[in-house]
Amino acid sequence: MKKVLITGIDGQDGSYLSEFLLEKGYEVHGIVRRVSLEDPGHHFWRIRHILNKIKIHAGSLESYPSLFKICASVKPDECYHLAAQSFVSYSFEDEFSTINTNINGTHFILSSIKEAVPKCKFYFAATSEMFGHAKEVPQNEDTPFHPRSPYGISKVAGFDLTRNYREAYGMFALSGILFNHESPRRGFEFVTRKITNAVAEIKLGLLKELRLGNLEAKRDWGFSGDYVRAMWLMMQLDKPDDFVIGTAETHTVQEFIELAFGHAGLDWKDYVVIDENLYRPSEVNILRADYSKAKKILGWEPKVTFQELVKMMVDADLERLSRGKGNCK
Ligand code: F7E
Repeated sequence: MKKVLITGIDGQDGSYLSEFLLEKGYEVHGIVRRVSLEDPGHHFWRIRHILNKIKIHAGSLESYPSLFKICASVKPDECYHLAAQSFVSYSFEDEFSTINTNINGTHFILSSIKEAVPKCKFYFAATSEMFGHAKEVPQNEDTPFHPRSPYGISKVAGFDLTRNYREAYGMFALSGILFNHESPRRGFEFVTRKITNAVAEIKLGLLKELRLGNLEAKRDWGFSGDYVRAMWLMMQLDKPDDFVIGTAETHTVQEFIELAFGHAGLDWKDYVVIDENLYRPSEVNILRADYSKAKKILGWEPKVTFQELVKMMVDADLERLSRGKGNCK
């Protein structure tokens, strides 16, 4: 039985990836922060239904020894490094902790794998935020990076570290350059979930207005469940390589809002208020993926459309709030 180690197993992608790998017969191990173990009801809402099928280890991205010990004891065949401070806005508020945690965390886990289980395949969660002020549209694996946030900068460093471990030490180490991917398990701070949760609250009479920042930004939004399949496909290659994963469609934040409110039978103009404080110091204006390499080599294509994604998220939030549940599934 193949063993997998996932950092950030309790996040959106970690939860979908765990389900996917359990189905494939993997023994699934995950690393979480000790504080999450102290309050599992709150932190593990995305993986509660599979907790009895996976093995959880307490570790910290800030502690090399904790990561090394887990790698040495689990001895995984595949490691997916998904954990990070991934909220772009917060990375402006606390540049130093984002940069420290994201860069050191990636470096520590790469080094732990190299020392403890050098044959283990390694996946790094890279991101379209690395393209930032993009030099071209759409973006592919050859598009130069121009990150526009401390988060984007930390991910470029993680990407470079991963490539260097591949080139210098011959490790099977690769990066998936994933564009925005969402689901009903998305964190509430990200714009899609903020919108769908607000739509459900407004529909149920629990909220009167939704404050948002820049509605003109364009993103390539896909479904997280589709994207974890791409991660796994990359890791099944004989030779490591980096891949762009997205839908090749771009939509403004406003288009997402229109669809989400419209699906609930509401007119967004009655509720959305622009709040300049929610604008970012430097914005990423337009992202659109050219995923033709993934299509050709991995045979991967997204299944869920933008319209289906918006509906799925609004319906899930309406259903959850109708059951009287708070910020969990
Ligand atoms: O913002 C605009 C905001 O925070 C999307 C992360 O998973 O995807 C995500 O990064 C857009 C931006 O995601 C609000 O200015 C307007 O233009 O949902 P977001 P993101 O920054 O694109 C990439 C691929 C990652 O790797 C990241 O980890 O929406 N926007 N008003 C707003 N955004 C938020 N969060 N809240 C607002 O009120």
